Amino acid sequence: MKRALITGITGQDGLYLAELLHTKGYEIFGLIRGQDNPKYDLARAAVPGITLLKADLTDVSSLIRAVQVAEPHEVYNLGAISFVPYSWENPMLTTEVTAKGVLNLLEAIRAWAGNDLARVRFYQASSSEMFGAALQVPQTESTRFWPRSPYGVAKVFGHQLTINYRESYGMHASSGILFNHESPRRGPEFVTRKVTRAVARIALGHQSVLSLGNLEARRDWGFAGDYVDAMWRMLQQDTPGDYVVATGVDHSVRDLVTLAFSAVGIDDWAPFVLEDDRFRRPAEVHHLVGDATMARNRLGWKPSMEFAELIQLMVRADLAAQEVEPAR
Ligand code: GDR
Repeated sequence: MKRALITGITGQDGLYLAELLHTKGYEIFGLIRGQDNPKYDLARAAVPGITLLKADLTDVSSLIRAVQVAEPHEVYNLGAISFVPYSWENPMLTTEVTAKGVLNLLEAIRAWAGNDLARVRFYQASSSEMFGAALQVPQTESTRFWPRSPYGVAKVFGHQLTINYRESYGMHASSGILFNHESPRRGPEFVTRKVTRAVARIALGHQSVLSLGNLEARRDWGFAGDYVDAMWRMLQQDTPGDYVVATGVDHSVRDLVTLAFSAVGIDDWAPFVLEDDRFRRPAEVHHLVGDATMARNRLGWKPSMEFAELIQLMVRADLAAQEVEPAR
């Protein structure tokens, strides 16, 4: 039986990945931070038989203990501070977790595996935010990085370090350069979920206004459930590599708002939406769209869900959630 160790197990991607690996018969270990973490039950309910280990990406000794217990064949590093605006407020903590955490985990794996590094395969969650102010559209694996946030800079460090461990130690270490990926499990601070949740609340009369920042930013949004399958496929290859994972289709935040409101029968959304500078960023990433040709050709991966379907799914899930969550 294969064993997988997942950091960031309680996040959107961690849960989808754990569910996928469970269906493939893996024994799954998830790292979880802190005492009495309220998300323990969430992970246990989603993945029967999961083992949750207490560890922190900023504490290398806790990571060494975790890999010693799990003895993983595959390690997926999904843990990070992932909300981009937070990285301007707390750049040092973001760097400790999102950048140096990758180093800590790779060193913990090396300390445990010793001369037998071939026994473990490593996946790093890299991000399209690394492209930032990219001059090339669409972005590929060879597009120059120009990160625009402390988060993006931290992700570049983790990405390059993963390549370095592959080249220095012959490690089977791969990175997925994942473009935005969403689902009903997305945190409510990210723009898709912020919009679908607010639209559901407005439709039910629980909320009157939705405040947003830059409506013209363009992103390539896919379904998170598809993207974790790409992660797994990378680690099944004979040779490691770096892959863009994206739909190849971009939309603006404005398009997102239009689609979400139309899912509840509202065509003129202007009376419900306020543009608020508080949600604008010190340095914006205006246009991200990925070319996933390499993932398609080498991994046999392709996205299954179009943007409109994804947003309708999220609005429906938020309507259902609001019906059980009373008006606040
Ligand atoms: P992003 O996702 O920064 O691309 O990173 P987010 O959903 O936060 O923003 C997308 C775009 O929407 C614009 N926007 C707003 N964003 C938020 N959060 N709230 C608003 O009110 C709002 N109004 C407009 C933003 O300016 C931005 O242009 C996500 C994260 O999951 C990262 O961790 C991951 O690496 C990348 O996707 C790929």
